[in-house]
Parts: sequence; structure tokens; C-alpha cells
Amino acid sequence: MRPEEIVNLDAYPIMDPDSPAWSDLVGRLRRELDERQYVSLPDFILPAARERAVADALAALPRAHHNSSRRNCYLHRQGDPSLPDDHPRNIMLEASTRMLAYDQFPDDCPVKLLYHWEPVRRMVAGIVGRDRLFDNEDPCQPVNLLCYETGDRSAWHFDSVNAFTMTLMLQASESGGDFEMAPNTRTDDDENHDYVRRVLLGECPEDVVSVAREAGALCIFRGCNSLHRVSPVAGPSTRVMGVFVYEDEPGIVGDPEVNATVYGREVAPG
Ligand SMILES: O=C(O)CCC(=O)C(=O)O
Ligand SMILES: [Fe+2]
Repeated sequence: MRPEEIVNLDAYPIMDPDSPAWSDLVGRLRRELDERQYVSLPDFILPAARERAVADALAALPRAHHNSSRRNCYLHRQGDPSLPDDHPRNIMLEASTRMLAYDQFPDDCPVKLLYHWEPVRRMVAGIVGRDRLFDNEDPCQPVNLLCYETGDRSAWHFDSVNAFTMTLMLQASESGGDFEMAPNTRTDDDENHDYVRRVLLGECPEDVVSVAREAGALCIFRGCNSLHRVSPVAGPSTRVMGVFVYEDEPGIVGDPEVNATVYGREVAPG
């Protein structure tokens, strides 16, 4: 498949960055991201490409790393006994997901071709307000297929490393699997522990937005200061999500400790 057969170019005219259509599209999406902390691009990927990516994911799924853990919203498995029991650091939540690393599915999978295509990278840079972005060069991290079977979920968390996260819904579940977010739960300067606790305990339902995720929709969100989670999945269809990591500099590879936790890789001795 060529990238032009993967991206819905009628709806997303991303080929010519000097065209008015490009500026209108990217400008609108950038303002939306700044206002809401997330932006959704429905029907970003064409149906045949989406079906092919789902088939690649389901074929590789038996080899996925099953991440099943209790952790707090900062992604730590240990609490802090010096703090009260209801401090956000001590509120432990269950998460269960199945992770396919970049090197576990084919190089011609549509999600990889889309990720490495300059028109997509340039569009994303424009939306997140960067001059340019670079591909991540880790063997595991650049593109993942994150799968949720019945009962799987992700718990409330802040993304730790990246300023923004990009996901592509490849196959939705029959029910559950909703992406929920509490925009601006904390800021760079204020951990806002009291408010974070109330969101974690379900005391602020009016502040939580549920982001519609139809199959084919690309989502860009700022997950580092906005708590988010995926509600428990139910039904026979595996929820399949592409997750993409772009970088501000070339040559970035991941931390082996992170790869051990997220992908179940051995940490090299010494
Ligand atoms: O599966 C999703 O919709 C969200 C995944 C997520 O939280 C992330 O990639 O940071
Ligand atoms: Fe996240």
C-alpha cells in the first residue's frame, strides 16, 4: 500500500503545506487542541488500510506483552507510606492492556507507513505547534498496537514523557473502551493534588469529557497534565489502537527500563 491509499486525502488535504486548505485545516486543529487539550480527526484512515492494520494486530496479538498492574496515576507501582491513604500517590488502580512493540508487526503495516510519511509528520507538527518533528528511533517505541480484550482497561493516569500523544482507533469494542479525560487536571507548576484526588475518586463527573472514538479517527491529546483513562472493554471485538511517538530531535531511543516495563523486554546485564 502507498501512503496515499492509507490517509483520507479528500477530507485531509495534507500534501501541500503552502496551500490555503492546509493552513485552514492545521490552524483549526491547532486552536482546538489548545482550547480543549485534545483534538479528534474522524475518518483519517481509509477503510481498506484500517482493515489491513487490524488484521496485522490480531495476527500478532498472541505475542503481545500483557501488562496487568496496580499503579497510581503517576504510573508508579509503589505508593508513599509517608503520605495519607487518600493522597493521589496512594490511590492504586487496576490496568490491563496488551502491547505490541514496533518490531512485533510487519514493516508494511499501514500504521508504520503513515507514521514515516512526511505529510503526516508535517501536519502533526503544525497541530502541536512545532517547526518540525522527528521519528523516534527505538526498536520498540515509535509505533505500537495497543489492544484491549474483554475486561481490559487503562486506569486514570498522566502520560509521563511526551508533551503530546497521538492515537489512531483501528477497531472499536462493542461496548466500553471509552476514552475519558479531565482536561488540565494539573499544571506544570501545580500538582493540584486535592483536585486530582477528587477526579480519581469520581467526585467530578461534570469535568470529565468522553472523547468519541469511531474506528478510523486520529486523536492528538496533551496527556501529561490531563488525567485520562479507557473504560473497561466488553464484547467480542478487540479494541485495537495505534499509538505514535514523535520527537523534537532526531536520534531519540527509549530507556531500557521503560521498555522492560511496557514491552516486557529483558534489560541487558551490566
Ligand atoms: O488507548 C487509548 O485510547 C489511550 C492510550 C493512552 O492513554 C496513551 O497512549 O497514553
Ligand atoms: Fe496515556
